[in-house]
Amino acid sequence: MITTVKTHPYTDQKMGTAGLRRKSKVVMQENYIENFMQSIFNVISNLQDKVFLLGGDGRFYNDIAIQKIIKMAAANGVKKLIIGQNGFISTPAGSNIILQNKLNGGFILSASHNPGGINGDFGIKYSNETGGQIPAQLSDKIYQQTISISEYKICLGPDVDLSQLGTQEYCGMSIEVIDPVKDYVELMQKIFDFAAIKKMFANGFTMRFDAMNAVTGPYAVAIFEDLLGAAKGSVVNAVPKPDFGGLHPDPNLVYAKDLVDFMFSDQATDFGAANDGDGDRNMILGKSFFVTPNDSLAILTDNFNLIPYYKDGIYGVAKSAATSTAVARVAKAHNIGYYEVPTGWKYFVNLMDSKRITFCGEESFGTGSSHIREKDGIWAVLFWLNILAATGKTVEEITVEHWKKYGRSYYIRFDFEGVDTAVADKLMADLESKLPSLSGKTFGDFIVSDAAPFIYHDPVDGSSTKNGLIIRFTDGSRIVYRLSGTGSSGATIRVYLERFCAKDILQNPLDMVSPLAHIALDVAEIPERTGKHQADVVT
Ligand code: VG1
Ligand code: CO
Repeated sequence: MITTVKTHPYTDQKMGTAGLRRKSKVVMQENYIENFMQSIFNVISNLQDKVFLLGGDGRFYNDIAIQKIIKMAAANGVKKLIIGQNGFISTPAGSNIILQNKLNGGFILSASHNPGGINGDFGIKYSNETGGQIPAQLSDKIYQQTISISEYKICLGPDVDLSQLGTQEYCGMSIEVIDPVKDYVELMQKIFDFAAIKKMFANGFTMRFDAMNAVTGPYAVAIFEDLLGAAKGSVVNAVPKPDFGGLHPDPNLVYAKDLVDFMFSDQATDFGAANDGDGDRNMILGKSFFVTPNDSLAILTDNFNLIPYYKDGIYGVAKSAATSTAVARVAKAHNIGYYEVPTGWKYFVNLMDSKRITFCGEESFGTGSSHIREKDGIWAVLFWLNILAATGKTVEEITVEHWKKYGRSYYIRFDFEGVDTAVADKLMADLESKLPSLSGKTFGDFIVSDAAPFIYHDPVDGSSTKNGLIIRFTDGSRIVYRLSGTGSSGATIRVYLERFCAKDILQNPLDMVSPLAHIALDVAEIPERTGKHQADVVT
């Protein structure tokens, strides 16, 4: 049944910020998945002892890729695969299963917040035994394999039925199909005060959760409606669809527009939230009120003692460099550790494993803790519900009180999408060489205190990573530039703008950062070089 197939390398299988992410049609090319998976299996030793998790967010091609991976894992002598029923598992639930069962790693088939369907994107996230995605050094090794691969192994057996729970033998490998929701729900019950949240719903509290036709629907219905007693129908777009029903499952003000419009309407519920395609991102809304992910991380950290699981204290907190410094002020006030890492959740893993941090987050709607090693959308929603239940306050009250106590970091991200890769690379290189000359320079009211690339030294494994360019100003404002590592075509230039105000906390964020936006575009010559005078996405 096991055969070796000759193949030719693809040159574009380098993993980005979170795994391999490409257009569906690229991934559908002959042997594309096979080459990539064989390259991974080639760098893992003793496969006969290894047990991996497999599942995905249900997007187009999930079903086909899963069958290929099963057949290849069997042919490569993997001991066992644990697979989510019908091929489904969210990224956070997958991380939990790897950790709880001490697995050797796992594959989540997802392009996360990128659209799905034949004209959308497909992707594979590869995690190791930490429950988090592999470090860059290992993905470089795998990339070397992908550019020299000449054959792969596959079992010629029939497709495996993934609809029934239970264990079966397949081509000499063991397969266990599991309920993807159950363990995750149990974990959430250990962390949060479900009784208090349930009582809040019983007293008439209302919410809307938008699962965006992606993987979190079944998790959200089980938790919010069935266990916590939110009204039936509180979870909308709850059934995962291969093309996400045409939605772009990115929970932000632009792509989760229906939810945002609803929360800013007369019908608004007390609380609103959305998750992304694979369930690791979250957006938090109150009645006519939006909480930025930056503020959310700061607020959750500040309120750790309201959550049963963290009552005894937290180690510290980390954020990506591009994320606002709001949480830094909270870390200082609580006298806990504080770290800044490159963009990408994998950089938090060592800090969690070495007990340096408990919480972490990114401006890109990712928040999480060391309960797993991925960001966790539903966890963040439950954390907010738990705070609301414990305090009896609204989302807006909690947030405004936070600003009063700590000041406010106004924050906006500009994305310039679909830029020619060579143009984007040159823009970043030229900007980098210009940075030293900016120090001390004055732009209107803003004086540059320091301008340099962001370089991270991992305190655990000693590795160094350069990610993005930062201009800091004397008043605490910052401009960060990065190229996205999750796109599937062309380059996306991200410009992150942050302005701190200690007292003036109720202004419009876009107005507040607008002087910085002008500086950012001018200094990097974005309009001249890209032809774009405006960002494609403003979040
Ligand atoms: C983006 C975000 C980053 C996040 C990554 C993966 O990466 O900026 O913060 O960790 O997506 O998230 P980039 O390189 O495009 O800026 V997910 O939910 O797509 O796994
Ligand atoms: Co995601």
